[in-house]
Amino acid sequence: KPRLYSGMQPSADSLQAGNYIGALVQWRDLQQAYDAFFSVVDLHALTQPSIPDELRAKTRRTAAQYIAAGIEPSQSTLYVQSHVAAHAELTWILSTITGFGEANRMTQFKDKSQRYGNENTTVGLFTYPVLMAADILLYQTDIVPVGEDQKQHVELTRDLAERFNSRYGTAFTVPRAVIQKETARIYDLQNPTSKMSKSAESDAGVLWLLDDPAITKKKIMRAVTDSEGAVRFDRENKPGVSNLLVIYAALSGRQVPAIEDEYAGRGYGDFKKGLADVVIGEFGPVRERALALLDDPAELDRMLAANAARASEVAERTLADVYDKVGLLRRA
Ligand code: AQP
Repeated sequence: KPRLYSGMQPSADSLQAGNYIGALVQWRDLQQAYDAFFSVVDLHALTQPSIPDELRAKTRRTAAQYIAAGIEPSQSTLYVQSHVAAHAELTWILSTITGFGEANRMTQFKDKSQRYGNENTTVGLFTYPVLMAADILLYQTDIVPVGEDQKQHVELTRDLAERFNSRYGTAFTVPRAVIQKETARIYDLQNPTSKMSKSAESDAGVLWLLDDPAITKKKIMRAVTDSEGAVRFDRENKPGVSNLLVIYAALSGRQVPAIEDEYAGRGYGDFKKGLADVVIGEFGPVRERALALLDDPAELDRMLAANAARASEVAERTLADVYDKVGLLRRA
């Protein structure tokens, strides 16, 4: 089977609807056809300020949500990035073939460093894409399903793989990004022109996977719409309603026009109630499974350890080959 690699940062207690619709649902569907590696990228999460005990809790919670959403740890390799030492080690090697100017062109760094300010903009944030390249290349990955925002990082990964292969001999599969359609992008309910994000300033417009259903309903009922009163998809003029339609369609498996027809001539109140039912119907069972898994952290940790061992085996092979090719002296 071809290899697939993807991951998410444990940067909040819960994943949000965008992570679920834009990533987890695809992962779940792809895991049959691919030899899939899904990582909770805790080393990446260290590039934002975090509290140690909270990071640990968020890492477990993120893993539990992967499983609750349908990632099968017996079928896919679901592990915590820091459990596989090769990620940090390969990052160093790749950083020695990454141009400073090349890294400096990454738009996510520009955006995030602006947001974080001088004090929190670290060298780690700058080398984030090199760590991401190491994540992907360690597993001889064929495809990387990511959002549009990560496309530039996968391009860099490809460049680094090709550069290494031609300079030192072939050690890496050159991966390909599989970009989700624009329709899979979910926006903030209060601010429907910015993407829904774990690190939004206010969570009033963020639908958390682990939210209590009553809260989910409240957030949907208060979502920003417009004064037209018609349930109609028009991203430019009706970003709020269009976003709600996209969420409705994604979680119900129905097409947008069919939903528009159903709510033709009815108000936003009805439409939002219908949407709340759909969201709660989908997130409710996921939430319950995740909370049940978190009730037994020892069992969750055992599963993560077993999966990390599987990941290490593949990663160590690539790393040993890389060390050899660049001329590091083999340990006797
Ligand atoms: N709003 C979104 N719509 C569709 N897909 C989304 N993803 C994130 N937000 C949306 C996808 O989820 C995966 C998780 O990526 P991540 O944890 O590395 O963080 P991110 O992409 O930066 O997402 P967040 O939630 O906004 O996290 P923070 O706040 O920590 O930076 C990716 O596949 C992404 O495309």
